[in-house]
Amino acid sequence: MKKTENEEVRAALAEAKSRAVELLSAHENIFILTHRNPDGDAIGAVAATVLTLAGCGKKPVALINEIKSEETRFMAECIADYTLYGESPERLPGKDDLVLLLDCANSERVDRCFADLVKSAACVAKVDHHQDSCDALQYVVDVTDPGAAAACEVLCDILFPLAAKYGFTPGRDVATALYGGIMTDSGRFTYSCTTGDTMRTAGALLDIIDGDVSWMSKRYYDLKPLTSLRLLGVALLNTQIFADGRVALLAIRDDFYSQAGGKPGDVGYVIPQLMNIEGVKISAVIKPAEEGDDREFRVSMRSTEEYDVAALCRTLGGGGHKCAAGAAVYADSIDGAFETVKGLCLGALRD
Ligand SMILES: [Mn+2]
Repeated sequence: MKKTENEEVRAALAEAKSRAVELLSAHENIFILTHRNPDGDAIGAVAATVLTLAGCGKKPVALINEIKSEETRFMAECIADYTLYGESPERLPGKDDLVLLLDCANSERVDRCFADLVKSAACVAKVDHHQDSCDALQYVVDVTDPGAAAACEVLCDILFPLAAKYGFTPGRDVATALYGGIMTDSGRFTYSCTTGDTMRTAGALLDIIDGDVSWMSKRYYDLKPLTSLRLLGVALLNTQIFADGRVALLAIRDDFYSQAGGKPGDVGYVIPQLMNIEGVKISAVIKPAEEGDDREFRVSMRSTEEYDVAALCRTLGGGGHKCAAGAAVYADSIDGAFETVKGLCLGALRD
């Protein structure tokens, strides 16, 4: 149900979705994973899938190492009974079990602790909305719709037909999880990925919810501890502007937290704010990686439609969307990582 222009692509996508329904029908034990440091779309997708599979009489297990953001944690509360947290789950997929990756463009983006599990699984399927040509894993079914605003939007076309097959009617909890995923990945329906289909899908979900959802937007976006808002203040004071105001760069230093309070998870709130600075075309936030060694840093880049930060991130081995992407940067210090990213951004303006 997407805007894909090419009829053949659209037909292939519809076929992949019905194969996903068949595959889920054929398995009883289904292990669901998403990308590390899961966001609202990731957790919404996991929650909706788990609840639907359970409603169909199946045995879903969500494997989640850790949810770092407070805003997202509440979305996983509804699947607490089906979720194994931590690095070493007490149940692992057997050879006949299905492993399903959701909102995870590349199998390398799962938590490192699950990498071997995914690599050695006999049967892995994927439902996503990021195009990634570098994924080496062979999927039994791969439903990737780059025209969708969220993995949750793609999932609607799989979970509802699946539920219908089993005579299960997804209720408010499933619809809330899916709506939450679409709302967050589309930036409350403001990002350019938002299409008529996104709105129609969200509208159908609202009909099921049949109640007030304004609390979700407030809970996910607006309510912040004072320390997080202070962290934004310190971050903006330390943002550097280059190329006549077209590039905004920020290195998150450890002393920000002693000045403002807050914690590394709050940085996600800072990243999109740099694109609100008038005249900025490309922005990047560089921070120490939360896992990995001392030489590893993470960069989150954003851009206007004229630029392609996914291409910039791919040169570092990362990826994402054209206007929102990320990668790891390796350097001896955060200043070194900053210079690498600065070089890339200034280079993109010259091209
Ligand atoms: Mn997503």
